[in-house]
Amino acid sequence: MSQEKKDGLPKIFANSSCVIPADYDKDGDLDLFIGSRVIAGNYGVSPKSYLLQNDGYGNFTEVPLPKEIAYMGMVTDAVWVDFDADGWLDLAVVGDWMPITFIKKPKRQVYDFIHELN
Ligand SMILES: [Ca+2]
Ligand SMILES: [Ca+2]
Repeated sequence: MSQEKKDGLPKIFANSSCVIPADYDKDGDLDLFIGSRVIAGNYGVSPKSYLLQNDGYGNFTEVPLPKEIAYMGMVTDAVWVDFDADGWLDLAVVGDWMPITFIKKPKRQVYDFIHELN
């Protein structure tokens, strides 16, 4: 089994605050949530946060998130936790000028969108 490593990480230009790994899609490799903190020169506007899926070879692809999640706020930290105990990791996110935000991962398939609870 071999596959050449391609680009690794996609080119993302963001003032990020955290990179939180977890195997959110349960395919055996670690994926990444990247929380973004601020837009340079535009403080107070919510930057885009990212979810990157690992292909198992260390190549990460951006998972499209609904706008209200990608731009949820000025993220400072997050943690993957299965808060509803359905066997799938969900995300709890904190940040400046935003409520503590819980994002549920519905148990369906790998490319499922995460959707926001509150
Ligand atoms: Ca994974
Ligand atoms: Ca869950």
